[in-house]
Amino acid sequence: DGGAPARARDAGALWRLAVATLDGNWEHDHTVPSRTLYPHQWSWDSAFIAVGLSHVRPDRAWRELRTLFAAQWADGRVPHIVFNPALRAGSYFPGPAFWDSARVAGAPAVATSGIVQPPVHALAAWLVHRRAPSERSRAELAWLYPRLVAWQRYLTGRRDVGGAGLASIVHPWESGLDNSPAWDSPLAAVPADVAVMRAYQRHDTDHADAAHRPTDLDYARYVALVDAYRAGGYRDDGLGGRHPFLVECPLVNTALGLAEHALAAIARETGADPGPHRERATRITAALVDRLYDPVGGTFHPRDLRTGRLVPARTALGLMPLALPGLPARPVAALLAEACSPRFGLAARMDRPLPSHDRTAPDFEPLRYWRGPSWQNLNWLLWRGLRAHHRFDLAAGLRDSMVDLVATAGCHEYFHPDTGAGLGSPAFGWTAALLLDVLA
Ligand code: 2M8
Repeated sequence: DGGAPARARDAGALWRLAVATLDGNWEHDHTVPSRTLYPHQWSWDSAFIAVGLSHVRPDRAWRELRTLFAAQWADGRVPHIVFNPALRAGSYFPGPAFWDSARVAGAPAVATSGIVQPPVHALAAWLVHRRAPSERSRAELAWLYPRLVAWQRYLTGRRDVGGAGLASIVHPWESGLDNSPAWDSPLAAVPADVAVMRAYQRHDTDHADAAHRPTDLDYARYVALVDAYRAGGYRDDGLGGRHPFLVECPLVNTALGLAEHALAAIARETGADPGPHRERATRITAALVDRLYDPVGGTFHPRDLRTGRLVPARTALGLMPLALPGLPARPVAALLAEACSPRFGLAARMDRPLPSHDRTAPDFEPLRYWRGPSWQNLNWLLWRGLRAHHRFDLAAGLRDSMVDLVATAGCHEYFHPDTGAGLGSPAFGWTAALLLDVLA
């Protein structure tokens, strides 16, 4: 497994640990997030993993993205899971039979889920190319470009349920932060029966401590939401009138804006017109500030389209718009203050890891998944944002904290936000990949 030798401080040892973790999770044409917990291909994991692979196995980085986009649906959506047909049924819940994508027109031949994850792929493709530009990487960009454009079009078209130019999510899994406190209030309106859920068998709790994972009630709601979306053939027309969970997420929409910036760069490189992408990046950034920023509280929040209101929880989701280079000065200043407050504890020398939720909140849970623990993908996005806004002092502090986490605990999935102890899967793909990126 990925357990590190006690404080593998030397960068060479850390680098080798991360490479070994990625190699161990490589599965003929993609990388699994974790051999035990997540044995298929996940959408945004693959993007982060490609960024890491670009430093050591560039061929695999491109293969990773190709495999994912080969499973893109006809409407442009990139499914959040691509199932490995070689695995036995029951290796993950909910598996292919539950999603039943085979019955949907426009789904690919391979079994997939029907929902999406944050669109960080254009950024990843651009970073993979930029790491070592070549004829090969230009050809890969040219293959991906129309697919990435279709992916953006899906999110800004069919998924613009609010009508203001932002994408909505139909399931907490689409945010990537499954059980974040951000989703508690919109989820409370979703009718769900724990007894129904108990008829299914969860597999996550075979591999991770149940006290560190979402609850059975959370899962009952996750299942009810998939049931509702699947019953409509995963169609998006009329969602506003029928779907019980519709939220504009700051992270998903930050990724949407970042993707347009990356597409502008990719367009320039492949002979297409970057202009429309720059304009869309500007529009998405403006819509994000207009719709999801609370100037009084000084942070971003998800907007619940069922109530029309911002969700009050102050989670790490709210910090993510800092990753946008075009974010106006006021929200930039507010997010820096929020990140450096006792809620998140960002500093040029950090004494504790960055948590995924406000550590002063009563519902902060240091062990439970996205309700407190520190995650390297959020750290990495914030690290990039700090550099984009020239806060190199804070970026260095966050990077040191990221390196320290792996040096102390190994390539774990997430980390205790006080002690840095490793939690979840011990050999996790994006933890390894993003470590390589910050070490490089
Ligand atoms: C987690 O989500 C899956 C469902 O998609 C699960 O809990 O089974 C999340 O951490 C998500 O962000 C991540 O992409 C996935 C695989 O690492 O696991």
